[in-house]
Amino acid sequence: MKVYDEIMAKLKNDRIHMTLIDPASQDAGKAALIARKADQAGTDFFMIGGSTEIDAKSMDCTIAKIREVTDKKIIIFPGSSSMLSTKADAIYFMTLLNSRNPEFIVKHQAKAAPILRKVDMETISMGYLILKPGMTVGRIGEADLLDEEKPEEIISYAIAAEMFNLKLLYLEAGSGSPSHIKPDTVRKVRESVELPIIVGGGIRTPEASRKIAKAGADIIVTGTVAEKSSNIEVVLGDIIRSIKRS
Ligand code: 1GP
Repeated sequence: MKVYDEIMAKLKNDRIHMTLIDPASQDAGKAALIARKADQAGTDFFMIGGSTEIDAKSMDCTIAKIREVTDKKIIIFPGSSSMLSTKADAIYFMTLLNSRNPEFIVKHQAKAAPILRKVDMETISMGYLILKPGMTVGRIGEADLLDEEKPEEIISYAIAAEMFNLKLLYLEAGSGSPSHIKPDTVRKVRESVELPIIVGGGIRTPEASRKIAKAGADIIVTGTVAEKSSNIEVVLGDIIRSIKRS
């Protein structure tokens, strides 16, 4: 089954949790340790990548190690066109819609497209919106950071993503952000578009996850909380349970 079809099938019944593992943050062994515990905690998919550019070999190495400990699907979350790996199941073919730099809107994608076609990698198109504070990805992606005080701007981009027929919409506060995206912002976007909404950045507690999910997020992404925790199964387990409907 294609990864996108699996996501949509799961979303028919429940919300999804994805664990982000950034190969730039630790070696492959530690990444696999996090993945094993996240798998046990019940995460649904793994996203591998981040905004710090790393080469295909490091992506390959991390993904191969993670494969040894989980059967869950692995999706590349690329920071650039060099962060590709044929070992993943799919790649988010993402466009940073609120970047000032066309490199992040379409040029990296154009560079990667023929390679992805050649290796027959599943691509999942995704509109990526970075909200304040944006953290590293906001700076590197040269984003005109969207402001939750001006929800109409966020909604405009969300509608544009839907009109472009992108398959997913990612609302990002930035990895390690001190604050997550407000549930009220998610609610306003949810009321404006039908495409599945992913929310990530600064989500660290079950309470925050539950509120964001209830406000209309279909997919919750956490990364830092697992990297920093000494008790990953419990911490992630609580977050994952908090977003599930049953
Ligand atoms: C980053 O949204 C993800 O792209 C995850 O953020 O590391 O803060 O959980 P955290």
